This record gives sequence, structure tokens and C-alpha cells, in this order.
Amino acid sequence: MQNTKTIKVIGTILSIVFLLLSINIISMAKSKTDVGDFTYELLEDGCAKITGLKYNQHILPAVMQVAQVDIPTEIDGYVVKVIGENAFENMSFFRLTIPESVVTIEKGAFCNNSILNSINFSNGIKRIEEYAFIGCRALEKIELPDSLVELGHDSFACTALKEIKLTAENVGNGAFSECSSLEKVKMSDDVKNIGMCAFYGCTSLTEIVVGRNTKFLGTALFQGCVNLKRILIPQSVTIFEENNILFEDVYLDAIYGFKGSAAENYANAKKITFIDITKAYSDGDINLDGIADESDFEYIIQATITDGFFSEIENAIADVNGDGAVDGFDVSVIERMINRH
Ligand SMILES: [Ca+2]
Ligand SMILES: [Ca+2]
Repeated sequence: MQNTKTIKVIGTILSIVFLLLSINIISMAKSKTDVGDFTYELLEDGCAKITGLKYNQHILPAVMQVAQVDIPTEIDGYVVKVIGENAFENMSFFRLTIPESVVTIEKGAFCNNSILNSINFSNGIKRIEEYAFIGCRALEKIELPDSLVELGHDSFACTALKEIKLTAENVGNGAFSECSSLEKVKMSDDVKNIGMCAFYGCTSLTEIVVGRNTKFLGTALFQGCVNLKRILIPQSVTIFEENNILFEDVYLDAIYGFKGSAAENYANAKKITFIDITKAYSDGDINLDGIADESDFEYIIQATITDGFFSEIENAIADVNGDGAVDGFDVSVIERMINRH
């Protein structure tokens, strides 16, 4: 009897202790990081490299994990310039903000965060190294800053990205490989080189316009893009690797390009239909029916008043003044061209 009473009392005490502990644990959970939460080391130039969080996020229960990581601009008076290798590897948080002071995100820094769905990159980042965001399977949308120069290999592989605007000069091997939700890729004029397998296995891609200043397309770039039907390759592309298998396991309907370009030679060699778009820019034949006339004018007017009338490739062809948009300026250029005839 006495024993049963003692056990009951101990049980009650334990419950109270556990309850107090739980309350304490929950109150320790916070929505955002503070500057004091980060570990760092000093770089030779006197700036700081963030190396992770002070508390071990890996062993914390979900309620205690921080929901948003805000990389600070300064830590203990040192400017934060680098996010270190594997600093936040396998951690789980929803949102990430990176300030302008950060220039480099090192290898694997945020890899395998399965819930990360929002990243705010400031315009300052120059390098995103290999595997930096690989396996971030909830990541559907990002805006890469114009400052970006290098995108490392496999940096965004195996993510849920649906569309991407590429701003880096060099896009590493496999950078977007196995991004099976990726439907749209816009390439800025900054994109020069795209490494091998960069879009390997992007099964949702249906068409793509290669950047106007892109020179190099790596081997097996679109391997396994089984739904890719059309591609526009500009004159700037001059390097096709020897035995290039750019479109292995791809069933292209056509390559669009300019007369006498490397793209035309490639299409001919591989027996892929080549559609010459030279006359769109020289004469205004943007509907590619062989003559520049009133119908091209009506066609572009229709596109400027109907959202989604043109696909990415048709947009690129109709953007005759090359400013990246199809609008009134192109209409007046085309009007002048067809009136010349
Ligand atoms: Ca025409
Ligand atoms: Ca335009």
C-alpha cells in the first residue's frame, strides 16, 4: 500500500517535471535565427565565414528547430563573406535569407534540406559552389542574383524547381540534373558556358532557348529530357564537343537556328529537322512561312495582346530588337521591315 502511494507520488512528480521541461523546450523553439546562433571562423582578409549553428539542429525535435535562417551581414564586427562547406548540411528549415555581404556559398552548404522552400539571395553572391543546394526537394522557386558568376556542379540537382532564370556566366556540370519539375529555363545574356549534363533528366522541359551569348554547350546536356521537343540555338554557340551527344534519349522535333551556324551543321549531322530563323531578323518573317508580309505584323500584334500566345521559342524569334521582351518596339521594327518589301 505504502509502496503504491510512493510510486504514485514519484509518478506525479515526474509528470510535473516532464511538463515543465516540455514547456521549457517549446519556449526555446524560435522562428528565426539571431546573430548569436551562428558559429564562424575568420578568413585571411579579416572577414567571417559562417560555419553553422551553435546548437545541434540535427538532434533537436522538430518543435525546437528554427524555421528561418537569416545569415547576418556582420558577426562580432566581422563582415560575413562566406558560408562554409556543409555549414547547414542536412538541416531542416523553411526559409533562408542571404545578405549582400555574402560572396561565396561553399560546397554542400545547404544540401539535403528537405523542407527549404524559400531563399532570398541578395545581389552580391558571385559563387555558388558544387552540391550547395542538392537534394532540397521542396525548393520550387528561386531568383538567382545578377551578380552570380559561377554556379557549381550539381548545385541545384534533385530539387523541385519549376522555373529558373540563369544569370551565371558558367553553369556547372549537372547543375540542374534530375530536376524533374523544371518546365522553364530562361537564360540571360550573361550565360557563356553550360557544363555537361546540366539539365540531365529534366523530364518536364519541352522547349528551351539557349542564351544569346552562350558559347559552349557541354556533352549530354539534355540527356534523358524525354519531353524536350524544340530548342533554339543562337549563332554564338560555336563549340560542340567532339562526338557530342547533346540530345541522347531526346526525341527532338526541331532545332531552330541561323543559317551557316554550328547548330545547323549539328542538326544536319544528326539528321534533326533544322528550322532557319535568319529571315525573322533580316526581313521580319517571324512566323517563318518564308515571306515577310502583313501576316507577320498581324501575328506579332496578336501576341502582344494575348498572354501566352507565344511559346519561349516564338518569343525569342519575335524579339527582333533583342531586348528580351516582345512589345511595341518589335512591332515597329517588323512594320518597317515588311514595308521595305
Ligand atoms: Ca511570314
Ligand atoms: Ca523586343
